[in-house]
Amino acid sequence: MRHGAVALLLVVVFLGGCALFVGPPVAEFDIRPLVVYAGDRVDLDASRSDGSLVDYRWEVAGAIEHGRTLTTSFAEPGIYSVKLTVEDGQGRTADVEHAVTVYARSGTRLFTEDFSDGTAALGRWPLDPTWAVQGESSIESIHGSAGYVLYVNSARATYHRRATLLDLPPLRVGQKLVFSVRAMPLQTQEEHTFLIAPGRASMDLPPASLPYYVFSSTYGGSAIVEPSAAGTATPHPVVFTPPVYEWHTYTLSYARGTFEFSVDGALWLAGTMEADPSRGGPSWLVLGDESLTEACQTYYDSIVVSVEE
Ligand SMILES: [Ca+2]
Repeated sequence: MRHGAVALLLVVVFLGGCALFVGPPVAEFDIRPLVVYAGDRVDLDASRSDGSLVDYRWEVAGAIEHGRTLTTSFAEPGIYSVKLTVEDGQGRTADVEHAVTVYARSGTRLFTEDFSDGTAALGRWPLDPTWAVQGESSIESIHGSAGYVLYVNSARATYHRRATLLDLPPLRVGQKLVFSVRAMPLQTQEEHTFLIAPGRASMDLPPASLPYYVFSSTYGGSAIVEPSAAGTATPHPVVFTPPVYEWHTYTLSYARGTFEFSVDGALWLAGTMEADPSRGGPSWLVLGDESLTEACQTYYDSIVVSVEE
């Protein structure tokens, strides 16, 4: 009896084991480390997959690799797809896909511009053709520490702006994007709008892009303008009227759902916003002088975009 019971148990265990092997494969993998920065070593481990597996096929940001484990890295911040497909001896497959968010380390400078190469810099700041006509801005040399600067001159009744495309990184909790620009508005007459827009996702100002800073005499001063998901724009007034013919350093920083605006290192306005820049992606950095009257001008210099803690 006892031997029979043991034999039966062994048969059950054996069949149970068999049942595991004949079941369909299961794909799963782990990613280490849990928080990934650009350039870091990343270990992918498919040991948690199940089945009598003969192949582990990885698709990492579009590239194909094989092996139960894989060491890789991501040179640039962003959100990447990693897909694992496992195959067993019977040719059956299973797959699983995870997104890997790759962050920039705090302190990383994403962008710098001081126009030091003179007129060549204009090539990095194309005109927005929907807003301006050619020839109304230039690189000028200013004696002293400023050197070359971008001079935006809306010399007739039109809006004028130049923009460069940035690829913003996703933000880890605790990180913020910081945009800093040195600027000097030259005139502040009616309808003169001096603009720093460090985060419109396109020139069409779609919903969920970042807020931007404007000075407009029409509105009686400065404002952070927040595009909403509904397509409207909410102004947050800033108690600050930039004097003409004077340099100021304007700094906008964004974290998840919050923004701060500083002038010359002093905080002028902080608030919450609807837009969430934490996923990063393509974004325009816009410098403009938007005017419905003649001869509104602004100088720009020393632009830095960085990720800070
Ligand atoms: Ca300069």
